[in-house]
Amino acid sequence: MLLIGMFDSPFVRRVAVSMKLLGIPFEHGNWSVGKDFDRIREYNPLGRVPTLVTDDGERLMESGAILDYLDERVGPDRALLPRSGSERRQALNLMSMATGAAEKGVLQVYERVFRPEEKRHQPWVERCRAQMSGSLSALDRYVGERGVSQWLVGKRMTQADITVACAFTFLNDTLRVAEDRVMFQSLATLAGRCESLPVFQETRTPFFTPST
Ligand SMILES: N[C@@H](CCC(=O)N[C@@H](CS)C(=O)NCC(=O)O)C(=O)O
Repeated sequence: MLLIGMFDSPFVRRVAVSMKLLGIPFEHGNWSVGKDFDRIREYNPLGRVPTLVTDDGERLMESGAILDYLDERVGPDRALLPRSGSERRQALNLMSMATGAAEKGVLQVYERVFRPEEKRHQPWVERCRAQMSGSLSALDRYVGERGVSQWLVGKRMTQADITVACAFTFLNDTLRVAEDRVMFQSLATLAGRCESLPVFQETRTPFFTPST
């Protein structure tokens, strides 16, 4: 299988961490959404990552759709997303907040990377930052109330922990969201716990500014 996209993307990284945890080998297409745009578009008409090419040649787009495929492939007992009920709903909610915050972070980064300075619109950037911070605050409160030594749902690490940790690390790397060390302390503790695991360390890369 070929996983296309760099690990500095939280969406690519949550897929890579999941594949490693599930013991699914893959080749890594370490291609940039900037300079490798045309190459990526050969596999994904949107030119986005992650894109997964399965051994059968099927092309899957969107990290959520890829994670769904991986869980189905390993079966319900090993799936990373809880199977049903309130744990599943809770995990999906937490993941939506984390991916939403990451998307708002990506928009802020792209405003800087892809738009010339005189065309940047500060109120838009501030709106994205407020949305991102609101979501991170809600996640931080949740982690604090649940206890920083717990996993986010149930008694084992699930896709919720993976996604939240990947999003938080990305936002901290790119936008320094926890720079003053007071913000998002519970979230930072959970992410730190995940980042200490080998599967996270093997996929940890600094953020590369996409260049065209
Ligand atoms: N909702 C998508 C988001 C993926 C995404 O935003 N990927 C970024 C890299 S972090 C990308 O491909 N950007 C290039 C572009 O959108 O032009 C997912 O979950 O896969």
